[in-house]
Amino acid sequence: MANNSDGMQGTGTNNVSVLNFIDISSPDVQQSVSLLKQACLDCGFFYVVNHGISQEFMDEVFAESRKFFELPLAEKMKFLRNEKNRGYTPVLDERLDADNQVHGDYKEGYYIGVEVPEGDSDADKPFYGPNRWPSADLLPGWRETMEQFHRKALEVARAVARIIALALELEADFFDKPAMLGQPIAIMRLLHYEGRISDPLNGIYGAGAHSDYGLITLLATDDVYGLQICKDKDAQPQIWEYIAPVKGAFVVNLGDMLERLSNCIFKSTLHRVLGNGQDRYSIAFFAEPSHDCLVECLPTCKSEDNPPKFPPIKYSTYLSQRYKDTHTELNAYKSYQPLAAKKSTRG
Ligand SMILES: O=C(O)CCC(=O)C(=O)O
Repeated sequence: MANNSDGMQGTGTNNVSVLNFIDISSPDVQQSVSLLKQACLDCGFFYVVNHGISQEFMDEVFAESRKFFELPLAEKMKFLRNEKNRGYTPVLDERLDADNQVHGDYKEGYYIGVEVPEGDSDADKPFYGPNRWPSADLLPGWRETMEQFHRKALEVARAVARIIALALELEADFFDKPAMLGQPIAIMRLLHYEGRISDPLNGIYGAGAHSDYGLITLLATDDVYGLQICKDKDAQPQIWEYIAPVKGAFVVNLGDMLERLSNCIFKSTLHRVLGNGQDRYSIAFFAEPSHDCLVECLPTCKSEDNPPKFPPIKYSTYLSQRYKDTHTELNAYKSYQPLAAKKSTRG
């Protein structure tokens, strides 16, 4: 496991979680299933290695992400997220843990989803639509790099989901069907945490405590510590452990839909990000079911003695509510509209 002392600067702790490594290129599928199952039962977090995305390409995606966040705020605001949740989210836009945060997260982000052109029959669905792209004049090659990452990350997510299906005693291709990851809501989010030091006792966080909403999240980070997990959200006091950044690996965690599908056998674990005074960059890829997917307890996870703990729910209903609960109303940005009108976007 990587232990980068520079990256740990300011964390004030050696409390680092030990996670399983899943090699998704390994021919020993049974071993991968067993390691993954253990991780999903224990904490819902694991590393995925040998995923086929080269370090060189990952470095390029991070470099492009940094180029966007280094633009002046007025320029970034031209790409403010729209009602389809595509585009730029400024610092404080999102508040993930309203009970414990005095205001929003000290991070800025950029949402990119599946590109669905205006006029397409799917474009009226809440999380489908065209992306917002900086023009090629402003950031040459940016769109192409991000689209390539989106495609590759979705393939990795599908490969991980095949191992999850086996761990749940389902057919390996269970998550490949259109309702699941065949035609998914798949959202990548570039993230930048400014160098502000978090102060949990006073409600200041890089990202407030939350669990993710979908099936799985792939997370790539730079080498700066910040991500923490809490294995038992009901423990008092809660115990938070750092997740070490590991070069070349994705940190993967399970989302709420896997917890619901598996009737809480698998966990969607609480996590948060603490700023330690250093700039930090990460990229989250949220692999989520299709809009119309009815998420209900799997046959392999219920019995007479263990009935479903959640009612079925349509995924886009769940997701829309979670975004509404956590993001600033777009109206609050009205004063930026004149800038947005002068935007230089394609699509
Ligand atoms: O940046 C990170 O390390 C975590 C991001 C995260 O938890 C999220 O975007 O849901």
